[in-house]
Amino acid sequence: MLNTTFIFFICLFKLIKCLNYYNLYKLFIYSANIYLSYKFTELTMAKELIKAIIFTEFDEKLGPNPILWYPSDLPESFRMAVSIKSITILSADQGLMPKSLIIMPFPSLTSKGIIKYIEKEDKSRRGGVAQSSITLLFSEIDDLIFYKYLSFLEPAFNKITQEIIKIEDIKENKEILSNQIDNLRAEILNILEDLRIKEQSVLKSEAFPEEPVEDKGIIKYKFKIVVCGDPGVGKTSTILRFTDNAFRRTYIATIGVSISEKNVLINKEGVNFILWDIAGQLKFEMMRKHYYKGAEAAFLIFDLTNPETLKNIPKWYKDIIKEVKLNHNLPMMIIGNKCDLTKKRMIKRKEAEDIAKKLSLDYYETSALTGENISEVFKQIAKKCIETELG
Ligand SMILES: Nc1nc2c(ncn2[C@@H]2O[C@H](COP(=O)(O)OP(=O)(O)O)[C@@H](O)[C@H]2O)c(=O)[nH]1
Ligand SMILES: [Mg+2]
Repeated sequence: MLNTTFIFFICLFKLIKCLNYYNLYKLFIYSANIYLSYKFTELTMAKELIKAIIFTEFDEKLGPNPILWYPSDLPESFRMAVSIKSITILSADQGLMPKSLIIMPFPSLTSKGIIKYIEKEDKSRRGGVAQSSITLLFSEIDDLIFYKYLSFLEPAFNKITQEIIKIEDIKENKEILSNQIDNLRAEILNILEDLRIKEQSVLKSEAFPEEPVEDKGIIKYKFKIVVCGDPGVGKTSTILRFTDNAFRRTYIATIGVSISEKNVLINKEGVNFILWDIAGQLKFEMMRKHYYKGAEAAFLIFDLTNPETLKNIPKWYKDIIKEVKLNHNLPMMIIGNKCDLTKKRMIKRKEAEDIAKKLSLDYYETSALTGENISEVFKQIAKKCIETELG
């Protein structure tokens, strides 16, 4: 059903494009966007959020050793991949154990994971401590929710840590551990469900908390912005900073894209942004075609601490303009994100500005972590879109 709908839209799109009726084409894009929002928008249910939980012991001889997991039919290769990756942080940081929760990507499993490290006294071990971890896996498309609410989950992980430290010999007492993991899962689902309900009621009572645009009727402009850039540069974090809503998103599974909306006032006029975010990687050209189709603006984001991501900016640029053949320039902007990481920064402003100049684009530096410049880049892109629309 989904595929036939898509094929129908693609054929209609191609026909309109052939006829070269620009206004009709824009009208089509708007209706397609509205249709997609209607068709796929649903609140993510908390119970669907947890993909797996894996408890790993770091054994001196065996290495990372998964000893308990949920669901029970998790394939061995999956368990091992999670356990091995979970320990990498410990070896990377000279064995220093992060005290708080961390989120780590598991690209081969199209997932991300929250990891809680546990250190426990154990005289039989070298150094007198035994190390273990709890990894909670969730789908990358839901990372927005976990980024936003991570601190709410911390107490549940601290509680289970205390309980696990009390267990004498974990391998001998797997049942106790198993109950604890079940409790953790139930508790996290409860917390997430509460947050979801809270978010929903906030949405209902004050639809647009920051800059109110009370009546949808006064929305004068609607813009689709595609957010592009290599994995890990901060696309999702940037969108999260701007939208407030983590649970309420549209998700198009066929191309692995997540869509959020935000309404703002620019010069007293209501602007509706539709932000398209790549969840994972758009490996296939066909997927990217769908992603860019009808875009009215683009953010090209790179990570100031990772030169490779800046190198790829011209590639993203070419990829977009190849697909979006409008009869005017597409408002685009290059964004150097993570400017808060001043010590880890590896790209000088001038280097990025030179690339921006070559492509005739503006350049901004942001931090999705502190919020620096985030509203500014959205304001600027809105202005450019309005100028372009007014011709
Ligand atoms: N310090 C810092 N970390 C950031 C910033 N933006 C994103 N991150 C982190 O970078 C990682 C990848 O971010 P994410 O938004 O998932 O990137 P995406 O793959 O492009 O969507 C996450 O661990 C974020 O917490 C930022 O401005 N500053
Ligand atoms: Mg992302």
